[in-house]
Amino acid sequence: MSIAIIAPGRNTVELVEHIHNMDPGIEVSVYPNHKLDASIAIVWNQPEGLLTEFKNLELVSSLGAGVEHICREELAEQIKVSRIVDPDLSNSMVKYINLVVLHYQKNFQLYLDNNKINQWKPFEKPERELKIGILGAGEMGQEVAISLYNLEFEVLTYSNTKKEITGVQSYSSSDLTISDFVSGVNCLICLLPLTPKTENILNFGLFQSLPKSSILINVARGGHLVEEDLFKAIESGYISDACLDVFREEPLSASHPFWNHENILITPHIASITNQKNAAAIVLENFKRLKNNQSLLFEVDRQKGY
Ligand code: OXD
Repeated sequence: MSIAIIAPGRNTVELVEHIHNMDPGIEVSVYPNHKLDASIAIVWNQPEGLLTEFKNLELVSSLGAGVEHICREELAEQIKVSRIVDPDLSNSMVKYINLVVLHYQKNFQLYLDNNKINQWKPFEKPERELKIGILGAGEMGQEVAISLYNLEFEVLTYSNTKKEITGVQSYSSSDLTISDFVSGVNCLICLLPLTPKTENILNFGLFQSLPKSSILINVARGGHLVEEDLFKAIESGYISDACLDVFREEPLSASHPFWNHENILITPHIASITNQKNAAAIVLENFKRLKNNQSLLFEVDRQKGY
């Protein structure tokens, strides 16, 4: 068995080192010098169709939590798909979301702006009262909900299946519609997997259900957001601020109108970053399980797309 890593644009030197340290006997090849006889592929934004060229593929593992880049490929049915679920990945997301939510609660942009003009102006604006709605309550969504609750925010989650999270009101799509859900929050965080059902879910119709001057934070995928609808929602007052970490086209082109929009904060897909040592350990464990015909860690239901 050998492993091929296909993650153009990502530095995977550390990942290869960790795999070799953990299992010196394993052969690892890296795109564009990947070996097509590999039985495991670790992928991130792989060139479309490339996976179908592998002849002995048994497992495709995402290098992150998301798997939409794998699920859209036409893979033979027997090929298994897995992803990285890791406390470090969730912690990284928790810190990012806490930072962004507190930034908005405390009107931090005002002080950043006042810094630039040497202005000492305390208490210019009251703290914002935020009621937070999280779309998607998987591992990350639940961790984020707990941490925001611990920061004393009122937190609600919305997901396919209802979750039990202490202190957090959890709703499922059979309890209420997504529009009713968002009408009760003024800070909406998207942590959904990208599937045909959730693509374009952040659209003007949904934004119109938000109370005026709401905040949008998208850390899931660019494909969730209808970009022109965000401008419309800002212009019509439904959204006052948006923080975006993910985009339809990454890297975001320098001429994209999101840049320099005073109500939009951009980060370059850094909200949560895979710990390569943990990723190597998960893939090698699955490598062993595959050989022993055991069920895999964090296997993905390819029909559901997560
Ligand atoms: C992921 C990501 O899916 O970083 O892990 O976006």
